[in-house]
Amino acid sequence: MSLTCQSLIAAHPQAWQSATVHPFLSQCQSGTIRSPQFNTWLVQDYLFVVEFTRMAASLLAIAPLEHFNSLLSGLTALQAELLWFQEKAKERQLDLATEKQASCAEYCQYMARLAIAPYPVQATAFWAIEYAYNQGWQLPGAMVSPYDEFADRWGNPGFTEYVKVLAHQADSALQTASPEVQQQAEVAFLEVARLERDFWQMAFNAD
Ligand code: HMH
Repeated sequence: MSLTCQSLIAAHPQAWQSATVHPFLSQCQSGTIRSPQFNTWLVQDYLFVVEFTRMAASLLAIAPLEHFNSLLSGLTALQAELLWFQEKAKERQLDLATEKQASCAEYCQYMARLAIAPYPVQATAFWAIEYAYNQGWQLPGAMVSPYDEFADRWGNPGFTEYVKVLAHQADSALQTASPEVQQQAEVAFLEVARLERDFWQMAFNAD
């Protein structure tokens, strides 16, 4: 039996829960998150998405042709997302030319290192990163304004469908992967889960 995205979640419920359930998100839902916390998240996540876009490009570079459609649509969505982040930062008068905080820098360095990993490993990590936000922003339930716009970006039905396609693509790549590569994919999943948890905590800790 080969590894699948679903079996990774089932094997590591605790790790996945800590990646997707955080007081930062429940306090966005209730509207009690403080501006310095939210604004720190916004700026740092923009810096993250810049590097995540490079990861999407390196995934595309080694993807089988059958996976191009979803990955190219993902890159187009990232183009819009980067512009959207710039707009949100402007509305809040936030400076995006900011240094990365340690947890953001660590996550970005990890994504850069993944560029030399085999396709099944990169595809699994890419799915996990998108699924973490797809779940994280949806699980608390309907969010109050202005956070509803952010929840909708990663929780909308179109994005949910996209993440399902990413899971299928990772599953099909894992199906023919060696046990060593499957093991690497599991390690990458756990690393993404830990980095996601630390990223929420970084924003939550902002004064
Ligand atoms: C930290 N993880 C983080 N930021 C994001 N924008 C996503 C995942 C989803 O793209």
